[in-house]
Amino acid sequence: MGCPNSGKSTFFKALTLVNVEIASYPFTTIQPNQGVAFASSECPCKKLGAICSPKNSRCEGGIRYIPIRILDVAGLVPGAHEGKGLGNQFLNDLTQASGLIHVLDASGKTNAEGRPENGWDPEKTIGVLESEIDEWIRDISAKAFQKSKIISKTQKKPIERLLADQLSGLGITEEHIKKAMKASDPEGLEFASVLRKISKPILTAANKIDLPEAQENFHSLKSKFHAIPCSAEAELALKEAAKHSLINYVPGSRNFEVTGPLSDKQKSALDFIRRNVLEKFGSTGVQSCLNTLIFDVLGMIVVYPVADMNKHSDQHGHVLPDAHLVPKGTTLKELAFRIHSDIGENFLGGLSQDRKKIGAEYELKDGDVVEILVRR
Ligand SMILES: Nc1nc2c(ncn2[C@@H]2O[C@H](COP(=O)(O)OP(=O)(O)OP(=O)(O)O)[C@@H](O)[C@H]2O)c(=O)[nH]1
Ligand SMILES: [Mg+2]
Repeated sequence: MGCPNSGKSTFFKALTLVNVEIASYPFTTIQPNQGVAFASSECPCKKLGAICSPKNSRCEGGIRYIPIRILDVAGLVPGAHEGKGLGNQFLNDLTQASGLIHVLDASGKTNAEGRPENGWDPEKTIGVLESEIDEWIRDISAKAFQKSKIISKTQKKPIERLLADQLSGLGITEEHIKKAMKASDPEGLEFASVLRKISKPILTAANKIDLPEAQENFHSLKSKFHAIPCSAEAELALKEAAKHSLINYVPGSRNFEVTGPLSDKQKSALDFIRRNVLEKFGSTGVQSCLNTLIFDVLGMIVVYPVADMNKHSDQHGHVLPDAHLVPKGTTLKELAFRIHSDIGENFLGGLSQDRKKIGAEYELKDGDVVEILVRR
């Protein structure tokens, strides 16, 4: 998400290669675009000396690509929560997201309205966006609070629980409500702000980093907002060139290899990307934004359940078939339930990679391969 014209659809297309409309004017996107992108993580196959036959994901060169549903939404402008621009419609599209990537035009050539403006301070856009989302959440939580107060007259449940029931669609729990209530009452902006940080954590992508103005603004964006430098346009160009067999390119890497005949125009575009983006920032940053959101901001890890630890395979011989994204702190028994309620209910214990017995409370680590033992 982000303000109009910041490069959201370009970023989305670079990740998914779904053909969406991209243009240099605001509100190009109206209806959200849906697609599948891939978080990437080192696959245990390398260390195990195994050859994978993945089912729910892909493995290329020892890197596992795990599918993630992503959404490209309409641009947000100041006043969106009151219906300005494409307004509430856009905000409601955010309900289903676990995390947000704010695609920010770091060059300062587009203001928060999505209009061209030289020397606009992109840091202001971050504030605009956060407060719009806070206001939107406040509207929802204030309504939910009023409703909860009415219900509490007939049901003898604590208000926090009733409110959590009302806000469960946003992924909010009773614990979250209690934490937010320390900041303000449920009709206050601080309450909404705490809930936003919990339910919709935001990663800032400093986009258009190929432009010199963005490079000038980047240092401050990084130190104040942990922004990640990215050029959606460069990533899209590299992926398109790779699709047409002109180059070999692994998304997220700092290099590419020319493999096909290039026109002068293509050659200079690729040289520009190499010099201005890859050599300066280490990658185009697009894959890194997705990975940072999933693994650092949302705190997910990847685990690989198998049925046979000797072969690292499922019952049908597929080696390391499924990569599961789970929150840090997930236990073996919780993983069993995530895979299937039958596996959870008949859970007996498990085996670790080094074939040691592990129990229900074993806390999974990133890259773990585990065998789950069930009652037959
Ligand atoms: N230089 C540069 N331009 C970019 C980059 N990413 C996107 N653009 C350009 O920015 C303009 C807007 O791109 P879109 O992807 O349509 O932006 P959007 O945020 O989806 O816009 P709306 O749907 O109108 O909200 C287009 O002219 C893109 O080519 C980038 O990394 N670098
Ligand atoms: Mg768009």
